[in-house]
Amino acid sequence: MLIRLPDDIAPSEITPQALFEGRRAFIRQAGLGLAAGAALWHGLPTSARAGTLPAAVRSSPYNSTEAHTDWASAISYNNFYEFGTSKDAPLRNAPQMALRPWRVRVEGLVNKPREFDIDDLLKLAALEERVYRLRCVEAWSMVIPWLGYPLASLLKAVEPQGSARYVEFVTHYDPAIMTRRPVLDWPYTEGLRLDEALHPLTLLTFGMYGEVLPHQNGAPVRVVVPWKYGFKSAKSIVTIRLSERQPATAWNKSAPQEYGFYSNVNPQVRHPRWSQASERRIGETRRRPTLMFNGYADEVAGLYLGMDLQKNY
Ligand SMILES: Nc1nc2c(c(=O)[nH]1)N[C@H]1C(S)=C(S)[C@@H](COP(=O)(O)O)O[C@H]1N2
Ligand SMILES: [Mo]
Repeated sequence: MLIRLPDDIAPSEITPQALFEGRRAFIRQAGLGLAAGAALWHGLPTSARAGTLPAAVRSSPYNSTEAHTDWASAISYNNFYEFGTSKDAPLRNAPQMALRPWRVRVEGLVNKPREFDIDDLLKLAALEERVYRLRCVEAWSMVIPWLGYPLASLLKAVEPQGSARYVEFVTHYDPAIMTRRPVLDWPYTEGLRLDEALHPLTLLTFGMYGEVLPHQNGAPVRVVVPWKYGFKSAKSIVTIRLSERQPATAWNKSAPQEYGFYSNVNPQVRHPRWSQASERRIGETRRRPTLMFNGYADEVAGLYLGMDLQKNY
């Protein structure tokens, strides 16, 4: 995120488009073992992929009706700095990450701290498909059908104590397969206020486009917080910790003048090095104006009443 101004790379330059012909054809070819690109995803050994999703998926009242970003772009234009800072590095490098066994600890100020096996976590609540926008601070955006359930379902199961005010996410870090360069202070961490974490839009996410999450999109479990810049949506989570004090976050530690704790999508607040007033949807060329709270103001503006959003950026 620190590196360059966005919007100077057409997706056709970074996506190996020839490998992909839309998701259905892609999967069909993968099944037949025909497409070279299949090796990048469906050709991975099952142990390296993230298992299967429960069959029943509810649809959600929160769905965006905008056209979905194509699958090929969504799996090849990623930020996952542990695997490199170029957009296609996660596609190439993240599949080395073993996704089983995988456990997620939920700890801190809760009555029932617990370590979940990922397959139990997956079954804790009914999965829903939620078509959400994800708006990166770099000024590109995507529209993705995510699969998950509200993080609130998990938090309620562990019973937050009255003193809990924040939720911290700690993500997987394995220097054997991830960068050792101190691009950020590893492991990558993020945080939300407890009421943000309990908001029904905040999705604990296991899949997308009807599939388990590809490694580079944050398998086996990530959060998606659609009214905040993409970096709040921590990938490959191993610990969820409830605390009384506001946790440090990786981006805020590395560049506090650029990345605040709140990180709400706000076209009126400039990033110190660029305007945040417009964005480019991946797959489109014309820019579009960025909406307050990424278009989710009706749902979330109430969380910030009385706060100065220029200061709490
Ligand atoms: N662990 C981890 N999580 C992360 C990141 C990262 O570098 N490491 N990048 C963030 C950023 S900046 C964005 S925009 C989103 C991108 O998610 P996507 O690749 O699924 O679009 O992931 C977020 N989660
Ligand atoms: Mo981002």
